[in-house]
Amino acid sequence: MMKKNILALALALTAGIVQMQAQISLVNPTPQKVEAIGESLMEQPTSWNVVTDKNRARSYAVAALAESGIEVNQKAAYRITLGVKGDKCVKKYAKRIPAQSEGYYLSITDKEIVVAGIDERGLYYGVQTLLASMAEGKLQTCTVTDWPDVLFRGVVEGFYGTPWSQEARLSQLDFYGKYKMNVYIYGPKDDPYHRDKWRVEYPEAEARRLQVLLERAKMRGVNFYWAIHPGVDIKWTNEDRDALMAKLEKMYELGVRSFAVFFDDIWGEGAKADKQAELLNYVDANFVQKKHDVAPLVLCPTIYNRAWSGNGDSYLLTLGANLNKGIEVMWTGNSVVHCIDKESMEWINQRIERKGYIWWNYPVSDYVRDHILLGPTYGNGLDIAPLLSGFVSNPMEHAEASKISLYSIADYTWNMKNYDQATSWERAIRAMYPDSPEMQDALRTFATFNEDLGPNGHGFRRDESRELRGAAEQAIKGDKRAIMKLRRACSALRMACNSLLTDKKNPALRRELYPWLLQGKQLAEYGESVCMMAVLEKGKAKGHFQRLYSNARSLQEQMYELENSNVRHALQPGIKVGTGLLLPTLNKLFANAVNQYNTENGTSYDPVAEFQPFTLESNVAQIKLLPVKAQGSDVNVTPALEVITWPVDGQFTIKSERPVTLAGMDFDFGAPNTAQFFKLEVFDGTNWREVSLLHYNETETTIHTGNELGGMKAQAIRISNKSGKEQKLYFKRFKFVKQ
Ligand code: LOG
Repeated sequence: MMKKNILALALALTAGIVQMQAQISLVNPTPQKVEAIGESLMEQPTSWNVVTDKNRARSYAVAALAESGIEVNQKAAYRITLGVKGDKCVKKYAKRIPAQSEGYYLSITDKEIVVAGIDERGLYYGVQTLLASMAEGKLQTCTVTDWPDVLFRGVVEGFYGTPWSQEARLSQLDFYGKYKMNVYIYGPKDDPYHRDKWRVEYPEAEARRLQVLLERAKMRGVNFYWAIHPGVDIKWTNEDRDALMAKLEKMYELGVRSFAVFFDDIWGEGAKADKQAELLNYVDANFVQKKHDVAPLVLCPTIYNRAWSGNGDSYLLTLGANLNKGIEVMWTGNSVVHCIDKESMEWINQRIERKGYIWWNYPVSDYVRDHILLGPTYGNGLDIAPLLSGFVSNPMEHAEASKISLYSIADYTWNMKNYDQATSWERAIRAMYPDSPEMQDALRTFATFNEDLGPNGHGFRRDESRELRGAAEQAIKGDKRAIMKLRRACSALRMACNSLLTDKKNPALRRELYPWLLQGKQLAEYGESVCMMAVLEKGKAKGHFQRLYSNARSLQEQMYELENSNVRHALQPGIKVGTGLLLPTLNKLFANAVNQYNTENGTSYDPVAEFQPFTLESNVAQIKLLPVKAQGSDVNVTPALEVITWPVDGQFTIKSERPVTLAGMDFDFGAPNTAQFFKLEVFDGTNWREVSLLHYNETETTIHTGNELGGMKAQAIRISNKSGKEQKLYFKRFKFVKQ
C-alpha cells in the first residue's frame, strides 16, 4: 500500500515537472531567461482585474490580452498589471525591465501577473509570452526576462511567382506578432505596382486591401515596409526622381510608414551605385527626415552578394561611402542563396560601412519550383547577432508551408546562442497543428521527404531523410532488414500523405501541399513494390516478380505523368518528393533487383528507373548548374532569375545521350535585339552546323531559330556569346522541341 502511494506520488511529481517544462517550451522564440518560482503549476484565474495607466488603455499590446479568453473584471481578486517603462503602474519593476529595445519583464505568481515592457513592442511581446505559456488551463509561476538579439526580424515577400493572397498575408502578420517578428517587407516581384509599373498608383481596390494589411500589421507590432523596384527602367532625371517621390507619398497616404528600395536583378543604367546612393539620400533627406514618423530606409543593392562583387568592389565601396548613415543595406551572403557566417558578415560590413541587413534566401523556392521545402532551418552562425542590423527571410510562394521555417527563423533571430534547429523544427511542426498529435505525426513524416532542393543553379542543398541514411546505404548492399526498414518508411509516408490529403484542420496547408502529397503517395507505393522486389528469394515466385516489376514501372510512369500535368508552374513544372534520399535509393534498389533477376533467369527486364538523357556544360558560372529537364518532347533548361554575366567566350552546350531530331527551338534572354550577340550550333555526330537566330520584330525578346533547324539531327547544341563583349542578360527561357 505504502509503496503504491509513493509510486503514485512520484508519478504525479514527474507529470507535474513534465507539464511545467511543457508550459515553457510552448513559448517561441525561446525566451532569454526564465526562472521558476517554486515548482508550481497553478490553475488559471477565471477572471482578472487588468491594471494599466490611463494612457495605455488603448494600446495594441493591452488589446492583445483579450485572446486569453479570461474575463476582465475590476472586482476580480487576481490582478494583471501591464505597462511600459515610465508608466506609473509598473514603476516598482523598473529595474527588472531589460534595457534592450523590445525587451520585457514578466512575472507570474499565485497572486498576480506583471508584464512590463521597455517599450510598447516589449509589452506586446510580454503578453505574447504569457498567452503562449497558457495551456490546458494552467499557468506556471515564474519570471521571464527577455529581449531580442537582432533588432529587425522577419520576412521579405521578395520572390518571383504568384504573390501571396490577402488571406495568406493576414495570417502571416498574425503569425509574426505571435512569434515576435517585427518586420514584413512587401516586395513581391510579380506585383506590377512594385516593379514594372512602379510609377503608377495602386488602383482603388488594391489600395484598400493594402490598408487592411497595414491595420493588421499595426495590431501585431509589425513594421510594414513597402518596397519599390524602379531599377528596370529608371532614368536618373528629376522627372523620375519626382515620380518615385510621388509614389512614396501615395503609399504614405495609405498608411505606410516604412519604405524599402530594391535594385536587385537589373543591369545597365539602373545599376549604378553613385546614382542609387544619390536617389536614396534624396529620399532620406526630403521624405524620411521630413515626415518624422517614417522608419529608416532599407536598400537592396544590385550587387547583393559576394560572388558578384567582382575583382574590384567599387560598387559596394561607393554605396558604403556615399549612402547616408541611417540607411540599411541588404545582403544575401556569399552568393544568392547562402548561409551566413561571421567571416562573411565582417567582409560586407567593412565595405558598406555599416552592419549588413540580411536577406536570407530560404525557404524561397522560386528557382526550384518542383520542390517544397519543409525541413529544419539550419546553417547560419550562432555568433553573428552583433554583426547584423536585421535578418529577414525570403519565403516560398506557399505562405502556409513557409511557416515551418519562419517559426525557426523567429526563434533564431530572437535568441541566437540558444537556437537548436532540431527542437525548433519539432516545435514548428507541432505549431502547424496545435491540437492534433495525429496530424503533427503525418506532417513530420511527410516533411522528412521534402527537405532538399535537388540540383539547382545556386548549388544550395539541404540534408534529407537523415534518419534513413544508414538504412539506405545498407539496403543497397542487400541487407534485408534495412530494406524492410525502408519499406516501413514508405508505408508511413503513404499513410502520412493520406492523412494530409483529407485534413480539415489546416486547409491552407493542404491546398499548398496538394501536388506533393499526390506525388508522395505514388513514391511511397513505388517504394513498397521495389522493396518487395529487393527481398524476393532467389528462384521463387517468378509471377510475383513480374507483378511487382509491372507495378513499379506503372508507378514510375504515373510519377512522371503527374510531374508533367498542369498542376504545376508552366515555366518550371515538376513535382518532386524524396529526391534527397528515398527516390535515388529506390531507383538503385530497383536496378539491382532487376539486374539480379535478369542474370538468374536469363530475362531482359529494363533496369533503368529514370532516364535523364540530357546534360548541360558551361563555362558561365551562373548557367553551369542549371538543370535540364525533358518533358514529353520538350526539353527545358530551368530559368535563372538573376542577371547572368556572359563573358566574351561564354557558352553552354546541351548534350544528348541519344541523337534527337529537332522540331523547333526558342529562347528568351529578357531583352530585345539580343539575337545578334549569339551563335547557335548543332552537332549531328560528325559536324557542327550553325543555325541562324532572329527576332520577329524589334520589341520582342524571344529569339527564334531559322527554318533550317526543323528536322536536323542533334547530339549536341551549343549557344555562344559571339559579340566579342561581356553581356549582361536574363535567362528567362531556353527550350527545344524534339520530333
Ligand atoms: C532575387 C529574389 C529571389 C531570389 C531567389 C534577391 C535579392 N533577389 O536571384 O527575388 O527570390 O533570388 O531566387 C533573387 O535575392 N535573384
